[in-house]
Amino acid sequence: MELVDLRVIGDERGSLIALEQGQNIPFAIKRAYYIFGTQSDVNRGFHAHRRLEQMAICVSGRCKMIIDDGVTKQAIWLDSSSKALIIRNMIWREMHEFSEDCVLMVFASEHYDESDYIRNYDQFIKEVRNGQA
Ligand code: T46
Repeated sequence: MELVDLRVIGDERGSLIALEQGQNIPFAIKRAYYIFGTQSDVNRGFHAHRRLEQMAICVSGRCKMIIDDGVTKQAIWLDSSSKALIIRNMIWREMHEFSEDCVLMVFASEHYDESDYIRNYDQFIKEVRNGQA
């Protein structure tokens, strides 16, 4: 699990965070998307990606990320606009407990490709074990 503390540039007018490919984003960005308006009783994710790498930041509000590499499961609160979570490939993720004001911004290393998703947990574990063989 890789959490990155983003540098906040602040002055009397407020705060600013700069995201730069190859600096604090460790891959070339092909896509960005953001998730907002998710009800607090709704859970999202429940999949892994075969190749995709991503960086997720709650630029407003918070949500809880469950990150699972097939061996270890961790819960991480994304609750600060200066906290970024790097999600490498072959990591199962779930998002829970969205606050009403949550805006989850995600930068991705690839274009959207449904065939890169593993949406079944048993299949995910199978592919993790095959990768380790
Ligand atoms: C992830 C977590 C953090 C697109 O058409 N283009 C896109 O770039 C994305 C991300 C999604 N979609 C479509 C696919 C589905 O029909 O939007 C719909 C919702 O996607 P999904 O159910 O995969 O959304 P989440 O919130 O479960 O997961 C998303 C990302 O898909 C995923 O890569 O890591 O956010």
